[in-house]
Amino acid sequence: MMERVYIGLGSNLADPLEQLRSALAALAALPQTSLTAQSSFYISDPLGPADQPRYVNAVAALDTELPPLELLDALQAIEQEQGRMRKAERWGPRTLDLDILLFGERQLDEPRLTVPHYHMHARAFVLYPLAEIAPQLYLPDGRALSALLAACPFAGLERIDESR
Ligand code: PH2
Ligand code: MG
Ligand code: MG
Repeated sequence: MMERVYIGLGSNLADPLEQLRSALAALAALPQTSLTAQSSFYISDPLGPADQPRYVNAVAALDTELPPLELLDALQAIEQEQGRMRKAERWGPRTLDLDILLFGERQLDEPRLTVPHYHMHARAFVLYPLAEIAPQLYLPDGRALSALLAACPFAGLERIDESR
C-alpha cells in the first residue's frame, strides 16, 4: 500500500543548506519510495537552547510502501551518514534531523515513533513549509492545517528564495 508521508528536515551545523540538499537526494533514492514534493528552505530561530546557530528547515512529501519503522530506520541511517551525533542535550544543535511528521492518516504511539510528530501543531518552521506543499491538508484528528497556521505567527522565519 502506498502512503503519503511528510518529513520535516532541519540542520544548524556544517553547512545546513548542503545538509538539506543531500538529505533530499537521499530521500529521493529510498527504496519503494518517491519524493513527490519539497518546500522552500527556511531559516528559523532555534527552538530550545538559544546559544546555537539558526536552523535551516524544510518539509518533503514522500509516497512510500515502507512501513513506518522501516522508514524510520532509513531516515536514521541518512542522519548517521550525514554525521549526526546523538547527544544528551535536548533540542541541541545537529547536522541533520529528519522527523516523520505525518504518515498517511495514522496515529502511532510507539516507543520509537510518535505520529503526528509532537508539537508540529505549533511550530512555524514545520507548518509554513508544510503548507507550501500541502495547503489543503487535514491532520488525522480532523484539524485543518490552515487553522493551525492561523494560530501560528510567521515570527522568526525567513524563506530562502534560491534554495530549490
Ligand atoms: N529542531 C530541534 C530543536 N530546535 N529549532 C528550529 N528552528 N528548527 C528545528 O528543526 C529545531 C529547532 C530538535 O529537533
Ligand atoms: Mg526535530
Ligand atoms: Mg528528530
